[in-house]
Amino acid sequence: MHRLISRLAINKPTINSLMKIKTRSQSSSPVKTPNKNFSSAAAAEPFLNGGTSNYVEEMYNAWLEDPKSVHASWDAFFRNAAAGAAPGTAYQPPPSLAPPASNTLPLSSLVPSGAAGFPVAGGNLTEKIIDDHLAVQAIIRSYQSRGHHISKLDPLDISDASSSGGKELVYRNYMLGNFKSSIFPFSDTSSNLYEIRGHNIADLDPLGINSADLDDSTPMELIYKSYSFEEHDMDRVFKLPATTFIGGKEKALPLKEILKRLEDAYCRSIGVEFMFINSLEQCNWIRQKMEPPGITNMDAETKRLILGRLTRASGLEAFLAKKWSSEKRFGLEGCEILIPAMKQLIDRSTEYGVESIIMGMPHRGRLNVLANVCRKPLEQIFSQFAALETADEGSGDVKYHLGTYIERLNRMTNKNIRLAVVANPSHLEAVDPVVQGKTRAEQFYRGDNEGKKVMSILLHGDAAFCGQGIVFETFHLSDLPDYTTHGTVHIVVNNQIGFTTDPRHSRSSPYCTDVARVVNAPIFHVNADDPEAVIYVCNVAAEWRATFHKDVVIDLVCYRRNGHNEIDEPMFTQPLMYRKIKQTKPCLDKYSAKLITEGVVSQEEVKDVKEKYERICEESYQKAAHATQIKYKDWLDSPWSGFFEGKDPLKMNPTGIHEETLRHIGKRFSSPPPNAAEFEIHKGLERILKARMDMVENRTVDWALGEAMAFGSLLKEGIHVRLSGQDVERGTFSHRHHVLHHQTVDKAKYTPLCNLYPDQAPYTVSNSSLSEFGVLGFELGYSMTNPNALVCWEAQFGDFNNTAQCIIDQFISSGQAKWVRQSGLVLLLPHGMEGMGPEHSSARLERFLQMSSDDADDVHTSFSSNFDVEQLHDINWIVANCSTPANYYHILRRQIALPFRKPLIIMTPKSLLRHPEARSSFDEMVTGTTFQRVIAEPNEGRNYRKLIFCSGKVYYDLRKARADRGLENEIGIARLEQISPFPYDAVQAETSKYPSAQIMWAQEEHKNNGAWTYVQPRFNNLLHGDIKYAGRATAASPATGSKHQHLKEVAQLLDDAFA
Ligand SMILES: Cc1ncc(C[n+]2csc(CCOP(=O)(O)OP(=O)(O)O)c2C)c(N)n1
Ligand SMILES: [Mg+2]
Repeated sequence: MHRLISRLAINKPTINSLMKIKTRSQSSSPVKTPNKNFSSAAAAEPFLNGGTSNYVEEMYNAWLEDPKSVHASWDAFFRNAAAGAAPGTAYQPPPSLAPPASNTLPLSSLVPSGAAGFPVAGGNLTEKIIDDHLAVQAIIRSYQSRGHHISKLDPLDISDASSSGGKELVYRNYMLGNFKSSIFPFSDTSSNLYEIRGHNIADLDPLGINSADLDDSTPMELIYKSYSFEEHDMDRVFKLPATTFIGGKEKALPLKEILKRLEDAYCRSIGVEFMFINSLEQCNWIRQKMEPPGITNMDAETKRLILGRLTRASGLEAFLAKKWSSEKRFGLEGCEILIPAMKQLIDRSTEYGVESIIMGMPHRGRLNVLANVCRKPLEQIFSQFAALETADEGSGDVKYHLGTYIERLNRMTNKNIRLAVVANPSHLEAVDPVVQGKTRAEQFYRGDNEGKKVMSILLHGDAAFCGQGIVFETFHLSDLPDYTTHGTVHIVVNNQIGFTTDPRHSRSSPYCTDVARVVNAPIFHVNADDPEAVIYVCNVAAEWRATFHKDVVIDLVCYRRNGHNEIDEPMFTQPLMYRKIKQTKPCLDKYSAKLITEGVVSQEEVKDVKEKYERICEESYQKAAHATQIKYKDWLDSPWSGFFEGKDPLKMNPTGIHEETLRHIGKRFSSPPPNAAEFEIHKGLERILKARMDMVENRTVDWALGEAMAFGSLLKEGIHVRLSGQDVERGTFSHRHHVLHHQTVDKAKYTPLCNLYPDQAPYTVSNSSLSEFGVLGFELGYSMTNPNALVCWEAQFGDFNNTAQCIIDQFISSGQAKWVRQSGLVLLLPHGMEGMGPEHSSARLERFLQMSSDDADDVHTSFSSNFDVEQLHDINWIVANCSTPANYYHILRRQIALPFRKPLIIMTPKSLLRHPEARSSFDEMVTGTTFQRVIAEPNEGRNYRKLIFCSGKVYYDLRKARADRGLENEIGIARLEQISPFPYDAVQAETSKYPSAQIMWAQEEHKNNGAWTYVQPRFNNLLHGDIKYAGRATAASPATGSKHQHLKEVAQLLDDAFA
């Protein structure tokens, strides 16, 4: 606390006030303003003084030349001065976001009038009075920062801090003696009030099962123990500091009233954590939303609206429970307020201009959100409960994972709104970065650079929010230039349990929301059984997001009325909690009773609204009973309107392009910035650009140039390209250099691929945060939004992709099958055994191949003319390991040339980036050329005794070893560039050239890794043969850490291949 206080104290004097002090002390030094024509006396302007005169002069001269060249405030000042403003009035301070000027009150009004025990010396200011005021300020600060500890958040009243423990935090240390005040309904007067102790957690939780939401540090109020109040101090009037708004229009209040208002603001059903935020402006903003008396009051109309929405939320769960009592639905009972909360958030956000909201959420209450927030037709939801046949392809998913997309009129604001709930797997929180990527993409395509039109809402469970690391990783994307979505509203359905686990066993942080503190998001804990408090918090959250475009968290402290799902027995594990839950009336009952008592609604109205909704459900139920099929397409979260229509699903556009285009892109890519004389680039880069230019002149490309040709040509065709990943701008291997940095000017950068053509599509290349899970998820979401974009994620080394395994398994490999949603995302995974040890060698090619959905026994022997596209159409993803820049270029372009979208997993090279032989000629890239799934042995017609198939970089090692051994006439080498789907036709065409050759597969990976286990049955089934293997033996670790061992293994592999 003392640290916080001193921090705020430093923040307090604004620049202006500092200048004022300076002006006073230096007012004898007049500002030298020769030949100035402004008439304002310098000394009268609070910010002018001797120390600033040179600066002012510079500003003035600059302003004379060009008024726009100076800051708007100077412009206004000089204008006013020139217009003859009266002394002291030329300067007009901008509207202040800082706290209002401190209150001015006659000191005499604050001096106590001789109450017993007070050292009041003739009404003079005494040390005691100053100390007491400081103590009051500290109390106010304590409430602001710690009031949430004692707010009444838990509807079950089992996990809050006990009143005594919490109270102690905020004011008790200032109170002298054992007094009881009528304003504190839960005052504990029994303890020694000087005793400052940490919190006895067991005391705080009546059931002893939950860790109370308190930290256990020693309260810093200790240092104020000498500032103590007696009961009779309660009526003393204290001046309010500028850091509080509890006074409304009043500048001073009796202590009793101060405490009461602080209690109202911070210790009722809302507990807000915000004092850790580093911005004084933002802290004040929240104080203004929490403190003014009566600020949370609601009118009758709003209350009726809340009641109506709460009725539908509760009604749906009751209806589902009635009709399908033994079906899992992960009901919302205990947190039905989520629905009115989300609706309020959406209404408010639309008022602020938001037109599209993308949501991610877990299982809890999902059906209710779809029905009552998104207004998905109830019959579609109900028919998911029947075991109906499906109308479209794919294996589908359980009903509480499916997505939806709906465009509708928001009746509250009369504006159209698009709502999408992104489909998600069971893996909790994994959808978070996907939602953010999708949101970012939508903002990008709409040109919504500040996130005013598109926003995301993420829902979380309490256990998942604090337990899953991806939450943290996603938070860290929230403020990065190429990843920000300009503020996400997070809602935690904090039912104080995760499946069967209590919070004290599932987290080490005081609150489940503490993870959000890392990004300075304000956190509103709110008792979910106080609907009006919840709705108020939603209003504030929406406004926060619209004002600051930063994340905010709403923690709905609630309970789970049933077990984890409807067929679970919670009494096995939480008997006391569930006894309490059974005694707790549903929120709807409590709120209807409250509104009836207040006279806002009548008993009959409550009944009517309930019955009306039941009728709606019943009608939809009847309709659903007639349904004969489920359409997965009804559950699509990212429709690509117009993309598939009118397209031949098997027709692929060509990928070769005009030589002139290659030349143009090549030259632009190899040129220094246009203002090269001023833009100083690194000398090494000059050489690299020159070498690139030479290659272009010679009609050749290396890996980086081939990639640039693919990106550039797509950009020319209006396809947005985005490349994201760790250090991708330069490239981990320093080969790419897409962003050129001025060597002496900070942040001066030039990106050649953004400057190819005046009408090209935008190119984004961005170094990402160091999170594979988060960033890959984000790029997947980005790729889902628009099919006409090439979105690439590059792993630093392919080895690290496994920290994003969940995105790969749950979304990329299976997304289309589960959710009929396509993605053309490209994964670039540097891969290859180069003696760099176990974690810099293998992208785990075998895993991707093992997850490919083609059947090794489904062998094709006759091939249609578009067999290649058919195969691509049917498979879940494409796995490739290209060996030439031209083929890399073609396969990237093919992603867009296809009439559908498939994820592409490419093993990319490391040493080949600079290998003199790993170059391609323009001849392999121009019009008429295509991606080669198999690159044949070029020396056709020889009578080879052996034909080796391989993939990727090892080809160059094999070719050299063959030459070294003089075996060019005996052994052919062919390359499998697209491994999956397995190009049966192209492999057959190659093998049929050498009917007597033995077929061998050579790979550098260990035998249980790499492509071997995937290709072996396919070769054998196609050729009715027994393909031989040359390569490393099986191993537990993907590569040795010993250079010596590595070289030995390479030699062995080459020997085996050419034996
Ligand atoms: C990554 C992951 N691990 C484990 C599970 C299994 N699981 C499903 S729900 C659940 C508890 C979630 O608790 P919470 O986040 O509080 O949500 P609640 O069910 O209480 O709404 C668990 C452990 C899962 N779905 N995903
Ligand atoms: Mg929970």
